[in-house]
Amino acid sequence: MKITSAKVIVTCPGRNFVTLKIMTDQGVYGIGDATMNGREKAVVAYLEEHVIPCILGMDPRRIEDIWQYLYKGAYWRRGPVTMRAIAAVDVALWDIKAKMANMPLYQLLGGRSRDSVMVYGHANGSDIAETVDAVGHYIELGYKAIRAQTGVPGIKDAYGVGRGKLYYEPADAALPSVTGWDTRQALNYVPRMFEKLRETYGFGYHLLHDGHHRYTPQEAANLGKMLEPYQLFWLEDCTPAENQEAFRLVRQHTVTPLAVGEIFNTIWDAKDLIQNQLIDYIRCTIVGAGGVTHLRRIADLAALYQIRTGSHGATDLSPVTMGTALHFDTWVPNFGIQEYMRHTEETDAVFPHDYHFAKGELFCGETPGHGVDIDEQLAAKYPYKPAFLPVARLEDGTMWNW
Ligand code: CS2
Ligand code: MG
Repeated sequence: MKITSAKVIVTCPGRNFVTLKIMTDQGVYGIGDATMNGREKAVVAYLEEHVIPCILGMDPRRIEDIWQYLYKGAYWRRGPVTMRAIAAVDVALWDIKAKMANMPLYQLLGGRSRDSVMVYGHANGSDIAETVDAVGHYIELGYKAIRAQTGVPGIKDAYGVGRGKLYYEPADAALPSVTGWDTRQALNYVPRMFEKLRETYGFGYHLLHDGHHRYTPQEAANLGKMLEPYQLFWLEDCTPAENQEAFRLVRQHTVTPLAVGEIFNTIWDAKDLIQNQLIDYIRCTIVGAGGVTHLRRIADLAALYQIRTGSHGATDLSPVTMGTALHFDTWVPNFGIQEYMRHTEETDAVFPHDYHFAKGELFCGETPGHGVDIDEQLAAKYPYKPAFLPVARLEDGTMWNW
């Protein structure tokens, strides 16, 4: 069996997506997601110039060998661009293998560990009252877990506050828009939101919060401690993790569960955090961390330390990643939760898929492969539109972590 051709499809049905389609001499094709929010064209060039020419003629059934070829063979290991390109190939090859086997992907991974996948939605509002309403809306929709983000008085566009009710889309400007940040205000305000949420809805729902890399380890420890009475499911990205050791200080001061990993690319980014049991949930995702082949290694390492998965699932992860993640989640023994930000109807139409949502859970389908396709004719109607993520500055102009 041979890979006969491969192409990269860029489309913008409301937001940009980069998709790799691999064709074979048996007529079976596979697709993989290669989207990198705000830096899409870098991965397009990596695939077109440096990956596709190398894989033509290879046997698509040799998934592991092709993964190692692209990882070790690049010499320049790791990094968000490389690992997304590898992930796109890897996911397309798993799709092909599962289609050849006439099985849904989760069967090839080891079969079902659960019937459905618990997801969390992203509720936001410009202040506490609005966020409390938004959480109520998710509860009405049947969600069992909700991440609550609020605007903070005095901060221009704090992280996570969207324009729509069910959609949050940060990459929305032709050049990066400038948002604000003030840690002191956030530390005063965020715990009050959780107090109000528990007062209003009780303790029968999981609540989560994203710090989006904004706090120092000491500030994160303080926030975690203040949030303890509200029993969060997790506090996400409470401090940047380039220095994995930073989480030790947070861990020493709070029992609020910690989650991190949406910007990690490989097992090496998570190794110390996992081995030292500094986190409770690992958030690496299929597209960001080298596909199914590599994410499985990360999940297995985490399982040794009773750390569970909680994959990133924002709108910039295409339905191809969501579909694949759901097969992964259906199999992975140490599953925790799956993030689920809804895609728009335009996006869903370009990527027909067989997963569905009901009562706070997502269900992967039984179609052979990962169950997601791309309608190329429709995709062609939505040309690429440059869109950057915002940046964040403190009041005095100092650049901060967005
Ligand atoms: C976020 C994302 O979903 C999340 O947890 O942190 O909104 C993140 O900002 C985007 O995926 C960036 O592209
Ligand atoms: Mg996040």
